[in-house]
Amino acid sequence: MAEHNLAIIGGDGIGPEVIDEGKKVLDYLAANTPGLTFNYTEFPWGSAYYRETGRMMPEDGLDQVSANEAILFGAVGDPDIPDHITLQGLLLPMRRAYDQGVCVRPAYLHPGVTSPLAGKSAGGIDLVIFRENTEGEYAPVGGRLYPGTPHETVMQTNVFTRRGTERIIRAAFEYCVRRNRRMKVTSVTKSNAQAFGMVFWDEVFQVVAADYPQVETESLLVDRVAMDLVRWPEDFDVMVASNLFADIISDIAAVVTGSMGLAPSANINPEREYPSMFEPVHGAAFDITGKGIANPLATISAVAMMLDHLGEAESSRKVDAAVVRSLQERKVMTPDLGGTATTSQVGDEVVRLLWE
Ligand code: GGG
Repeated sequence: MAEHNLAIIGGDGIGPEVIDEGKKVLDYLAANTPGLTFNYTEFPWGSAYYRETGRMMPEDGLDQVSANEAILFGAVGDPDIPDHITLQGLLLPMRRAYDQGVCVRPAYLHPGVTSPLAGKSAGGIDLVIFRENTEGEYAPVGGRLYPGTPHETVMQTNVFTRRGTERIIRAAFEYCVRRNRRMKVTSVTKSNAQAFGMVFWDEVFQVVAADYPQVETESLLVDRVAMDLVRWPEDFDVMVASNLFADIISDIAAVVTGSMGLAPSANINPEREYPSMFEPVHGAAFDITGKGIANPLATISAVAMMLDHLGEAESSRKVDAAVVRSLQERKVMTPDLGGTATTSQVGDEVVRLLWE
């Protein structure tokens, strides 16, 4: 039990709407748990800030945030600003600067939630994706020559370091052993086509796997995994993939487990030298921004992951249990899950279930 300093970045679109519900849960926990305090510092950065200043965050933004223990992040993206500017201006620099190389994205089909996959029973899908989060295909390495001419030449370089690759693969194995469910780790690459970085990834996977003989392993190509996630998602346990591939397969996993509005994400700095960051997997969702109908459960589940990271295991467990019950009871659901409730009503319901 302690005092925790948190950076809050609602960001764009529905980000601030869902972050309000995450804070609502934290506020109720603090008010009802002796000795537990959360101090928030709000950073009003994102696309609105960009319109005013030409930057997604101030020049010294990374320094301003770094003193906090963790970051609760909403979403980034704007219909009028190119996506590479919004993403490269706020979210990706934080993941890199704070060395958040281990991204954890669980996907679980909750009782009470219907998968769009016919015939899938509740509870059948329970997998966790480990995403390499600071390099790979998202490395800001490349260049553009002779723009607008017939000789235009563009290079985008994938970066795989031994440290980053081994770190994410080992994190996946360690988690698999702790979780002790199917005891299987699936590595996802495209090493038949990408003969440098992804062949290297396969080699590192083999080396790390040798330290965990009790864990079953498989190495699959990403196109096969895309099919299998919609055919047999219940076959997967722990999955590990590069930045881009894990981003894509975690969206598929979110959808087959009922809604993008349920999928949380943790961007972890394993060495705890810098703050880790917790966010919903979903983006800014312009189509529903301002309507008050965004599902806040992904953010609230991200809050549970943050509490666990902060050493508040009991509070984390309570939040998870309240989310599970709200989905089981199906009384207060947003439209993505077939209900008519508002974002705020779902947050209120989670808070009610926390103390029931
Ligand atoms: N809350 C996550 C978010 O804003 N996602 C927008 C996005 O495009 N993310 C890409 C990524 O997570 O790498």
